Amino acid sequence: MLRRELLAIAALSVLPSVASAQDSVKIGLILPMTGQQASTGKQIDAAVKLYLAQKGTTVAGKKIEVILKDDTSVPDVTKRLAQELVVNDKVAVLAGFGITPSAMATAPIATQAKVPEVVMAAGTSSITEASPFVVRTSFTLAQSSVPMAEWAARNGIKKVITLVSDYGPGIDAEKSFSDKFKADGGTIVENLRIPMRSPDFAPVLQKAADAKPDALFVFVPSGTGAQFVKQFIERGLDKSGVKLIATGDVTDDDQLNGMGDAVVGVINAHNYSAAHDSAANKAYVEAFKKANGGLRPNFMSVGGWDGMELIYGALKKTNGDTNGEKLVAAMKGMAWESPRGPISIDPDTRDIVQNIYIRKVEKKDGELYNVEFATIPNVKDPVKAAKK
Ligand code: VNL
Repeated sequence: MLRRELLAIAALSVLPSVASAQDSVKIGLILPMTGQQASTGKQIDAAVKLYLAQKGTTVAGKKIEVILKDDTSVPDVTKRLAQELVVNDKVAVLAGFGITPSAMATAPIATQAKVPEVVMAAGTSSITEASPFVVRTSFTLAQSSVPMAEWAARNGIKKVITLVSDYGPGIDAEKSFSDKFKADGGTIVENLRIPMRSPDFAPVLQKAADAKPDALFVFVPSGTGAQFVKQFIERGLDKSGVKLIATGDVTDDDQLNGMGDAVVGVINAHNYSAAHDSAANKAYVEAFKKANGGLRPNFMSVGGWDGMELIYGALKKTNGDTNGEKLVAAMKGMAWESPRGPISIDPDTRDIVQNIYIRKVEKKDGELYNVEFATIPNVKDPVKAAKK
């Protein structure tokens, strides 16, 4: 073959990939699309797709490409997928992370590769301290548990049993609720924990029924609330005079309608309700439902939506530069209006600052909703605030 021809072939095979590597920004989105946490993966994936459909796939002259991977919520799998996305696909950002162990397993890779890790779901306080490249758009459990404890102490609840999933976010919820409730004069009768995987609530619910506290404070991860409520009713606790109070993970919008009238009146604290009264949220809920066969968006979905807003905003600020340190620097201090209300990224901790709402489950037009009746504005993660 002539040298000229060889060069032409070489140019043909090399040029397109060089061009696309320069002009596209890849986001590696790792979510539990199957397994116990599949509802979280489904919600976030749907929000990311809606974001791309509404805002377009070009930012600062770069084409955005999202590569979705299913980690089945097994942290070893999350880690392997993160490694492959960084090494083979050369992603500029890692995002997603349905549960704390998955976010934690990825942190050393983010640090080593200097790639931002945008945590859209997991809620253990310490995740942001696991790498200087972690930035969170979800929530921490202390953000909702402290206001819940404050409300309980002020509203005639004196004795509480806590019941949490036995891993990072549950332990944060238990400690932050208990510390605040005791500081406000309340009594913690007992701290109960149940396994995160395949939980059986019967034994702990029996204990709660026997001890008859004024209230049972509960945290279980998104997707597990309906199973908990079913057993709460089966044990007759809904008619026992023991009030159910919770983080909004339990009265999850994704499952709330299926829980039945037994949850009407349940008071809980959280960062997002599909019933949040703002123009931005009404538009979000309507578009989300339309794109997903009527599925109601939950708090996980807004973590995904705002994670995309964070990545797009940072790329605009860096003018399309995908250097990880520059992207994280651009993310610090960003502020915008989310469907959940006003939010920002604390420049000191890279954690989210957001309103927490006290809500009551109510029936409206035949559907159950978490109706917000009090707002605690601009809540920083109380665990990190206490360390300062
Ligand atoms: C976590 C926290 C997961 C809260 C959740 O649902 C949740 C976590 C899957 O950090 O693992 O509602």
